[in-house]
Amino acid sequence: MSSSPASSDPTHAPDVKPGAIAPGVPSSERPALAEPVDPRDPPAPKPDQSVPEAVSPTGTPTGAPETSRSQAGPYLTTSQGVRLPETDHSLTAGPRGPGLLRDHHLREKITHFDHERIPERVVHARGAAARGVFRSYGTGESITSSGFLRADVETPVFVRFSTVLGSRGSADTVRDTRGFAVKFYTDEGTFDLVGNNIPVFFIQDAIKFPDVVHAAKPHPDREIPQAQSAHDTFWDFVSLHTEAQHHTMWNMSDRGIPRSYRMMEGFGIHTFRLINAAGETSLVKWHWKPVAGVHSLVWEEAQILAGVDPDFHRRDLADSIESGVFPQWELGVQVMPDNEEQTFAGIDLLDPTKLVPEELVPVQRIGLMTLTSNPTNYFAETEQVAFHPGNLVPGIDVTDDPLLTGRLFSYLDTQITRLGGPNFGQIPVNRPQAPVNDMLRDGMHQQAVHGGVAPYHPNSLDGGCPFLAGADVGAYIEFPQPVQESTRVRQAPASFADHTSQPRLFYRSLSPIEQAHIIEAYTFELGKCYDSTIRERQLQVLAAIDSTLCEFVAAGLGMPAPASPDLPAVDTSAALSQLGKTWPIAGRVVGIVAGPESDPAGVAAAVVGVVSLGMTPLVIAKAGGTLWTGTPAEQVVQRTYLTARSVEFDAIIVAGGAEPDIKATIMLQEAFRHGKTIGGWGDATTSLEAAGVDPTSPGLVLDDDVDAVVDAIAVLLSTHRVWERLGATA
Ligand code: HDE
Repeated sequence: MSSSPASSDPTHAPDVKPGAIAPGVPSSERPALAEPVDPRDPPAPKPDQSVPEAVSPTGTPTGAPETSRSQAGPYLTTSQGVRLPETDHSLTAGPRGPGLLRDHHLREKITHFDHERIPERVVHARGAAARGVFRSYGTGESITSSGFLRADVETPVFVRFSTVLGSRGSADTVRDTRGFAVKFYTDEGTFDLVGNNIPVFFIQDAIKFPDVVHAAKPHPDREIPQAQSAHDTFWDFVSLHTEAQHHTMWNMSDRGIPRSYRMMEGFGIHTFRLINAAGETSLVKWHWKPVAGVHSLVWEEAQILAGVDPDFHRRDLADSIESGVFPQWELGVQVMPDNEEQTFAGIDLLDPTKLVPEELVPVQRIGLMTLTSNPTNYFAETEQVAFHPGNLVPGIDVTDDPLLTGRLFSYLDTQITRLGGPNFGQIPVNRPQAPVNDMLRDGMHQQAVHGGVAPYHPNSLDGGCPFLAGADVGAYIEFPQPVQESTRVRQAPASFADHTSQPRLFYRSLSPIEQAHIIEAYTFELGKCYDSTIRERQLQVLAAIDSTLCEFVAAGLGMPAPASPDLPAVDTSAALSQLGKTWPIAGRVVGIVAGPESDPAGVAAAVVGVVSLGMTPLVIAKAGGTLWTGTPAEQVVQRTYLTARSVEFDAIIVAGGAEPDIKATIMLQEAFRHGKTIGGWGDATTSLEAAGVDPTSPGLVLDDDVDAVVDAIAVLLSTHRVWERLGATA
């Protein structure tokens, strides 16, 4: 893989003055005002982007230069390489005459355009991706023989994050599960860890996947609502098929509305079987732990963002990489002994609706993933990437989790429709970086020119090639897991029947403010259901999970709360709460509201202070342009009151001299309501008072020492929000 660390391009002078960096630069060169007409080579690729090393369809490096990824040269050609003199007018019999059938260029251009789309993913259609590297600590060597988990081995990765329900153009911040799919291009072949940001799943058996997805997708008659579960068919299904309740509660929690892809945990969900060099096995659950911590939006922010910036999460991912704040996660494992029952502490490890509390089995960290570059082309990479949980490497095997078994069929199958044939593994983003020597041949879109005459085994005509490998030369050997004698049935094990104790564990492990958010989310979602029977049925299920939760939701819906049975106590797991810790603040976005009357030295100090802490400052004013020229260096306005909204920022600083405006007032009111830190100096108190914000409230930092304001904001941001303020309003 080639990856270039994100850096600023000096040719973009006006945007890279210290303190004026705003991510989102569209090209590596500042465009000319007039249309360029003199042929020249295309601009270099943007420094924050990269592509995989060019390898042949069979995985051999081609040596093609990195520049081959951009537009290839100065002249426009047809798809056959013939140079073109014109592309603005079709060929007609005279300027006002009929079009001519012989217009090859028109036909080629339009025909290709007609086929630019491929079917979107049936689930996880909306996504964003990045490239990076995984460096192993070596701490996993005792449990797996996988080469990429040996000490200090670096493996290129491609990671795609997604929502589940929405279509490709839907908003990022909807309440939903997020996909967290990682492709490791290891030397032993490709390993895909295709997980989610929630540790449990809706269903226990793959055969129910079409049911849950049909229920959660928009109603088939009107095709609404888009990208959300707040509707009758979803709650109809989950209130009847109660194994879905645990996952549903995670969706209703703050985990359903992450602040950023960078701030989500990832989970493999299923239990996997790892095999070490001595052939010993263990049962393992995969975890990704974000270095930036686990943080969420509040519901109103998520809703506003869905309209104001539907691309919020994908922009955040790309911007942070462009700004050089590389997102990082540690890969961790919970390791349980392999035993005949495949259970641990009474938890059935084959049941994907159950988690294993970290207090019972701590997560051991085995490596660090750093995302260092943005994809170069959305369609070629992010849209065409094909993940598959069956892409496994030596040392990693699956278990008999009945959900995982179904997935092993599904992912291979879906690509044949989505990517138009069986050769999708030859698309650049899907090509392994290990040599490929299969006997698969022909098919639609075949890219390889295979040599030899004997793609069959055994053969003698190709000298017996390719030969079979043994474990000594890295063959993938399925673990010879004994299968218990039994009869053929369509039936779940008895241990799968408990659907309420783990949602209760989750709910009771959270802080009061997180519980309040769950109550609010259920009340919102059920309040959006048309049919009161469905609300009533879901309340009955909630009564079997937690009586207080049920009573609050019922009160919000204006319905009687069903009586709860005697509910057994559960041990809580503090690890499930997002509160109570402090986290790095790099990559946070701070809005600085200023105006032409603001003191340049103060604004410049705020900007420099924010940058020096690894955060992104965005200067907001009533009108665009520059706030001043001269000394200190001119300050570009990056957002105006029209183009900025509070939800874009983690904290807001109001400079003395900022111009009053209703939009600025709304910004401060929202930031205050959403528990955000607000700082300021000079007459900033006037703006706050105009917004009805008490400047003495917790989390407000007003001080004429600008450096002190920035430092105090940094401390407050490390806990993500000013929780005491939210406690009163949630
Ligand atoms: Fe998926 N899932 N899934 N899923 N899934 C797909 O594959 C499927 C499940 C997950 O960014 C599809 O290429 C079945 C669990 C992610 O490209 C499809 C079942 C988990 C992604 C499919 C599940 C996931 C997918 C759609 C039940 C978390 C996006 C297009 C047996 C562990 C990957 C595609 C990307 C995508 C099937 C359940 C995660 C149809 C049948 C559990 C992150 O093959």
